[in-house]
Amino acid sequence: MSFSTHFSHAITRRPAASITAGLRAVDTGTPDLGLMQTHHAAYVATLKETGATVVELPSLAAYPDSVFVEDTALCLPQGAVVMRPGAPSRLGEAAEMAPHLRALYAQVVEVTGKDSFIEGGDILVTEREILVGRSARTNAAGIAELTRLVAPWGHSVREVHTPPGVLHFKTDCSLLDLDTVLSTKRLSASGCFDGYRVIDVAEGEEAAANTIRFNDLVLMPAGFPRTRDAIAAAGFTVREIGNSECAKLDGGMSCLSLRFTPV
Ligand code: CIR
Repeated sequence: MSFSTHFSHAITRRPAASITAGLRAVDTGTPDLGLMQTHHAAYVATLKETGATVVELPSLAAYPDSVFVEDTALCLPQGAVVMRPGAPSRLGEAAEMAPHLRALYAQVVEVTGKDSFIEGGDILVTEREILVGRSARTNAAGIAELTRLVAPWGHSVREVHTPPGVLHFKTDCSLLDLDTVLSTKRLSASGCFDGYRVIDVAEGEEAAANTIRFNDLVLMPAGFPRTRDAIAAAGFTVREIGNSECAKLDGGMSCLSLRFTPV
């Protein structure tokens, strides 16, 4: 069973009313909490449908972006690493997540360096390596610390680059199976996926790149028909989930969960 696409568990957090104050690169309108809750419920139900246990955490009003739990930790089979988000308003979210990881994992370690910053959205775990994109949220010190923390578990880290102006590395890519990556052309053109099979998202559908393979399903944001058809044509079972409200805050499918199988 692969550890990069098959998972027994996920952790999610319900959106808070304060989501209207969430971070965004460009203001495209205020997210509608009710609609976001509806989309979030569909997302959680789809994860559960694959047979996984989903730990649903309550909303955290003090942290407007806390629905985007992926950025708080990296979950590997051997243990979890608590991140140090580079967005100052999100730093406290990692400490909020740590006890929930300790309840599920025997080993939980933390990125602690005061100059180290790293967010889960910049990390793509494949069967052979962990790719970490340097970005406005993830710096060299954070990547170096993560590299040291996961080495005893047998994982190697490769530093890559998040395209300029793109929030996270995984804003632009997803792992679909052990060797197949879905990517924007602007990211795959960097050569970072040489050696992988790459499916490019359709021109103009860059926001479809942030999908997740979760057990037998690929969850992707609704509204990107050409990319949906390309993924389906490659043999994957696709589920479209409404993402209009999270998209206003630069969030997508991967951001909404931590996915893992603790040993
Ligand atoms: C932020 O700017 O941090 C949030 N508004 C969006 C985080 C999305 N997370 C992710 O891509 N992993």
